[in-house]
Amino acid sequence: MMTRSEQVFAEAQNYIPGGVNSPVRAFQSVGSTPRMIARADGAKIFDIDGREYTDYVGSWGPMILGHNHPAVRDAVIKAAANGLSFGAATEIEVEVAKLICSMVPNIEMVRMVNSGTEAVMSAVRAARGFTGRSRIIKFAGCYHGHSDAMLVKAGSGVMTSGIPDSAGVPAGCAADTLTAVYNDLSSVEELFAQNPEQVAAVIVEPVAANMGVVEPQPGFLAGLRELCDKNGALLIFDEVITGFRLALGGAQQYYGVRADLVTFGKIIGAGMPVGAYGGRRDVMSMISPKGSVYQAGTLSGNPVAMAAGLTQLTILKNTPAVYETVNELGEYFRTEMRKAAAELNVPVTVTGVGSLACIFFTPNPVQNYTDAKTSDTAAFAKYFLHMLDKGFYFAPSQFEAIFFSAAHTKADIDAVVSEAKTFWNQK
Ligand code: KE4
Repeated sequence: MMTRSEQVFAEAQNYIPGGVNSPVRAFQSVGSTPRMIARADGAKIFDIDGREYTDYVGSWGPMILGHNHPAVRDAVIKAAANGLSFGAATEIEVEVAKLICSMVPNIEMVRMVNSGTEAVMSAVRAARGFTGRSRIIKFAGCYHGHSDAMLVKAGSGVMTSGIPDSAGVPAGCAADTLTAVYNDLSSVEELFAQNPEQVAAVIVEPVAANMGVVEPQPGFLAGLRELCDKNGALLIFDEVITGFRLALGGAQQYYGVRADLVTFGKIIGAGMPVGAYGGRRDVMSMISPKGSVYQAGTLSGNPVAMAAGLTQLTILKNTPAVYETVNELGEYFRTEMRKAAAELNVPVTVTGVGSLACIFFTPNPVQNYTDAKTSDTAAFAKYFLHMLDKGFYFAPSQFEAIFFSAAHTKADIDAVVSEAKTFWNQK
């Protein structure tokens, strides 16, 4: 007997490519059918067959306070009652911009867009416009959304689907995207030497969370800062995941390294479609209508989305204890999962920073894309499906992150570790 999720997903295939509106949701790499989710609350999500799961995806990052937070929900309902969109300037956009500039180091100006992809695409254009240069250095395995220039050796769904790069990206476009090795400053130095005075920016996930979670080695981020200064390039921190997650001020605050531009998504919209990019006033002043770099959007700064983001960011600013809670949960997970794996002699490597974590199904240390690719994705799939069946909802790919929220508890983590031990004991 097919479940309702299976029935609806079968029908979805006729109308939506792969049956999903974003590839990572398709459960392709774990060889199963996605659960169609009906609703979520706190740390729980519920599928259309009435099954309950403890959720460790959190909509891929936005739900740091947990799903369906009452204050966020009420703010959206209240804002919607005034109309959904005006295509005109509003006061709430100024409030959000001011709040972000007050919360995040080195953000003197910020522009709202509708997704992380749009934020990165726009920040890259701003860097190219400001420097007059074309080349961009990114890192293999880092994912910065699906704009053409970024779909080169990208992580996340590109890595999951095993396509080296995307079809449809003209060679001319990809040619200006140079790929370095994460955690390897010499690979960056080499690219700068090979492309003198041609690199507009280096873009990096300060914690790589789209090839699984790979921490920056000590000195890596500071080294990128130095290399950019030495070569007249801008440093872009893609903080779509780390922004407002590692700390109120994101990775810049957490690691004490200054970026010239920072991109945001996910938490900034609290689940509504919001992205943003911001940074140095002299760079951001290049953006139209003030400057000559064009960027626009019908729903950018949408008042309902701003109400959600403003509410969540205000709660985070007024409740710094949230960061202690979520970062402690992440550390507790890593400690307990490492203990369990060691006890049972299971060949996995547990990584992560703060409230981001990952279990790589490889015994090797993981410091870059090549290391991550040594993971046994078939073993991951078996683990994933067992945990899903027992009511634990993780990202359906080895190359994604585990997200903890203020709605999770240590008891939730104890339950995950206990079930993982049961699974590994079965083998
Ligand atoms: P969006 O366009 O999906 O809002 O953001 C793109 C993006 C940019 N930068 C980083 C560091 C990101 O992680 C993302 C998107 N993350 C993926 C999850 N790994 C989104 C999930 C999906 O593609 O469905």
